[in-house]
Amino acid sequence: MKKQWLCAAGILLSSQALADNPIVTEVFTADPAALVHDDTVYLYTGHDEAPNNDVFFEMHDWLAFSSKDMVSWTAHGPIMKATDFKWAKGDAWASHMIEKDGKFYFFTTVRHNEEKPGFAIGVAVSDSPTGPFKDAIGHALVTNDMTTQTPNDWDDIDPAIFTEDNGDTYMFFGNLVPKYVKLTDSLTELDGEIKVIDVPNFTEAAWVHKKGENYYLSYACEFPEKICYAMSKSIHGPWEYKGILNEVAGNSETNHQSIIDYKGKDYFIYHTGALPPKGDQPSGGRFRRSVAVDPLIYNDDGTLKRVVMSTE
Ligand code: FUB
Repeated sequence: MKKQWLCAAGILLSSQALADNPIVTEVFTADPAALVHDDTVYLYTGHDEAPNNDVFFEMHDWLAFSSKDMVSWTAHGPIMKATDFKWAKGDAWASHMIEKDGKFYFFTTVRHNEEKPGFAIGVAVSDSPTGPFKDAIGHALVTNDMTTQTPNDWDDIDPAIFTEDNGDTYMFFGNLVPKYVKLTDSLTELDGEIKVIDVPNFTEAAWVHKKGENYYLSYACEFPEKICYAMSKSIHGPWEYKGILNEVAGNSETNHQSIIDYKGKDYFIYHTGALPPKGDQPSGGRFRRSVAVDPLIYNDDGTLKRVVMSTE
């Protein structure tokens, strides 16, 4: 499918082929996290397996896909399951992959066992972007008992990693209260205090990227979730709220984005509940989500145009 990048006046800026949305139809995929590495886009997703849309998430493992043109996607299968973290009980929620010095670090959300009830963030490592991944430290990087700012046992979810040009790496995360913390050079320990970020209407799903001199913090806001964003001139803020980037994505109450620049084009990757029924596979919905990709467009002043979802 050809998708077009239009400016505010509706003038065609350029067009580029993209896969039909949702991009994966054989399984349900959620919580996209994309990594551009060696001219390839690696897309990591959660894997919705709820038998219907009436109960809750059922998510056991994470999947990987890759593409060199954003049109054809190759499935690499599961890269890891939540219980590969021996201290975790399950719930393979949102993740983020980065590469450093030839190794791939997978930061991800799981539910901790009874020793530290609540959600936690673990880090796994591999020599390959498609795994296999193994727990890098044998315990949670962040757990419920470390972030007392928010007495909410979901508060340690949805890691988003950002590396500055000088190599300093930060993890953004949280539910209801957004937080960030510097990581050590090994990426396996916290290097300093966890700090709270001041942005309005934060629900979850932080993602940080930089374009030119501007830093962008996008996140799921309100509920059902839209994607809002804020801008800053520094990774440490202050963050200036800029508004809604993406409306509620169809029949999915959650919304979770990944933003990349690949071969000079900007992409907004998200999930919807829009997959129609196919054969034995029931339709999508709030616990059976599917990843979609649409163009992302910057205004001349660096602000972002509202995403036009082709799944709407
Ligand atoms: O997929 C489980 C949770 O739903 C994620 O961690 C959130 O971002 C939301 O998408």
